[in-house]
Amino acid sequence: MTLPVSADLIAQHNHAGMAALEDDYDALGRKLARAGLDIDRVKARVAAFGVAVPSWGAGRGGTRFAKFPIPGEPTNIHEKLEDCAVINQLGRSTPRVSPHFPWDKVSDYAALREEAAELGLGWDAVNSNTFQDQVGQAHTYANGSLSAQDAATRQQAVDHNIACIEIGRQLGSTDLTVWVGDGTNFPGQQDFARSLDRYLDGAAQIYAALPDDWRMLLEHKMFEPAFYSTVISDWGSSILAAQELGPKAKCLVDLGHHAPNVNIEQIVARLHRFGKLGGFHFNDSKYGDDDLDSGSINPHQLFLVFNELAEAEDHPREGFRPSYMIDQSHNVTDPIESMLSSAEAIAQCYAKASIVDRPALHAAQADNDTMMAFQALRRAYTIDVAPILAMARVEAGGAIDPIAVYRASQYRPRKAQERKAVGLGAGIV
Ligand code: RM4
Ligand code: MN
Ligand code: MN
Repeated sequence: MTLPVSADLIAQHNHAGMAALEDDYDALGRKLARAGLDIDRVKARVAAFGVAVPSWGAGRGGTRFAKFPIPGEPTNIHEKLEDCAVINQLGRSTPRVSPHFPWDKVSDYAALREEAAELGLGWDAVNSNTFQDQVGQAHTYANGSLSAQDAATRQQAVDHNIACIEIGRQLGSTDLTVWVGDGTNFPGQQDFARSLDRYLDGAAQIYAALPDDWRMLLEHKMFEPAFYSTVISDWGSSILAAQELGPKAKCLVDLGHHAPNVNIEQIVARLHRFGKLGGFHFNDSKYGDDDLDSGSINPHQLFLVFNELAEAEDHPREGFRPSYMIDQSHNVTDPIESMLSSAEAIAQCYAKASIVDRPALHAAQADNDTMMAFQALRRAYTIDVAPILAMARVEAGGAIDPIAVYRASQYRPRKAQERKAVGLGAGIV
């Protein structure tokens, strides 16, 4: 395996920070021990936790209005993989990459799988794209894809998803994530029931092509690009579709795909109750599908989501195997830094949720002791678990301070010399 950042540089930085980290880790260990918790066990859970990164998150995404590329940004899947390898090498919690097709199309997927393995990376869910047209495409998705009125367009969308499954098989993936932008911008534009019928019909054809050990993750989103109605707009539509399709169909929750202030943690618990919680796209938002860095706006909500996941881990219902992924768009930061910071915020919430005193929480709930139930959550939320994460990283060969090592490595300036410049194209301009 050849990793992009010098191991000596990581060791040198870790050496400088190790005494302070040991001090903080021991102090936290004593604090947790007073609550009956073994810090090394929490660390082992954190070390086993992984969240995938999206290939498309390695570039500066832009908004509907503009894109501000940075020198050294990746322009193809090979360069994206290298950047993802930096993130995993330093942070040690993002071992898989989720590809998007046709954005990441290559001619030899066996070779791509090898290339990733050489960088210490595996593959996560394969994402299909029927929300934009490609050059030379026979039928436009301007009026929808799986739910389009035109049968040939629907067939094209089905075929593309089946082709994605085939690519995923070659890469060693076992999930297909389907998000469609299908919807309307005007009242009356389409019949709500019939467009859902068409979607379900197409989705069933894709479902039928899934290998036995695969899952189809249905991702709902309230709006955008359609602003009046969307065919799979919410978790209700998503779970109904997943139930109709069958046991291999699950729901995927993208944290930015709900109306502001919706109780997402309750949605998580509901989906789990019915064995339909398939996975997550982590990001944060202030207004809508903002795709901001995880934990940057509402870290408490992220913790509450993980609290439900910890509850689900303790009491798993049938088929509980959530797939965790970051789905962000970095407009003003270096994507590598944003993903390092986000992966840490996510793992922190996972760690905090795993130290909640669940017997105390359940006892308080049973006694209708609202304040003590809330305090059980608050006690865990206010603990600074950073030393646990840092120690887990160091033991896995990562960095105590991943962003500091990344900057010291001069990786991006070096890539700016090697890589070709990215164009300025963006949605609205
Ligand atoms: C969508 C959704 C999908 C992602 C695309 C790029 O809003 O979040 O997961 O594939 O954006
Ligand atoms: Mn998403
Ligand atoms: Mn989104």
